[in-house]
Amino acid sequence: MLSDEVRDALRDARGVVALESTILVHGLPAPTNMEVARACEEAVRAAGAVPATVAVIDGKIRVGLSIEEIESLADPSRDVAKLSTRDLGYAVAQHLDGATTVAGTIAVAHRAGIEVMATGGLGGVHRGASDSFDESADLTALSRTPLLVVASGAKSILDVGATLERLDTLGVPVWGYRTTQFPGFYLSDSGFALDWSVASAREAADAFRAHRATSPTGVLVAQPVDVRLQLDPALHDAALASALAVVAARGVSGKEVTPVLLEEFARASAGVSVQVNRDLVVANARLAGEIAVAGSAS
Ligand code: PSU
Ligand code: MN
Repeated sequence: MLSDEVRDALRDARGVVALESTILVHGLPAPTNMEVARACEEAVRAAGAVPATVAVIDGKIRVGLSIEEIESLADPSRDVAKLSTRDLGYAVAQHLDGATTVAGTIAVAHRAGIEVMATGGLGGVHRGASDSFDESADLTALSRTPLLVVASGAKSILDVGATLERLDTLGVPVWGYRTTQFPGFYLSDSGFALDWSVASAREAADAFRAHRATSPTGVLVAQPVDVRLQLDPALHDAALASALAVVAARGVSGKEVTPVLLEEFARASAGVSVQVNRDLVVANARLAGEIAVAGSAS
């Protein structure tokens, strides 16, 4: 299950950062997806930690993929499954290939002994969820898995206020990284305030350690995209309206909703959203690396 490099790093208590594969296979278009795969690994390494991309290949749960293996999963001519926590056992038994979401990734990472992961934007409560009941399993997974997840908030395609309320209900803390405003994924500020912030990787690692002594849940460390790199707010709002309209008109449901919304968002923003998504996830991988190193040294 573990690559040699990840096994050695865990044995030696060096920092390890889990990275998800759904963002690469279903969340970002080629060639940006592979650019992101490489840049995230480099960012984790630059922080002094070891990257561990998670996926299922031929029914084997894998922690620590080579770039060639990621490339093969992301091949657009293949129909690689999107795996949340509930899909993992079936995928193993049926010898499937699949990319893991945040929920699937933290379930695997926790069993492997990894404590930190990075992604772009957490899944959450979808707009209209009071009718559709569409709420990402990322939230419930985080409520029962003690991982620290670094993300730029929840994806702005979601109902961000409802997502924050669910995280509160589920007992999952949200700590802003050098901010008390919840980030808005493509935008640096969602408009929602946070109670707590951490000022450094060391503070995040220390708070996570203390949290685990008092609670079984994971933690969301929310790092905003640099305001100079964010999507223009007017372009954001126009692209969002257009993407939501396409999804409603097509009647998309289930696990397709998020990939289709992101794809339509990219189309409506003429690809700018993809560049912002790249920038923010690489920055999150870097911070996750720093937190993993701080946590392993304490
Ligand atoms: N962050 C991104 N892009 C993505 C995702 C996160 O910047 O594509 C993925 C993650 O895998 C996350 C998933 O777990 O979107 C949420 O999907 P759903 O809403 O179906 O739970
Ligand atoms: Mn859903």
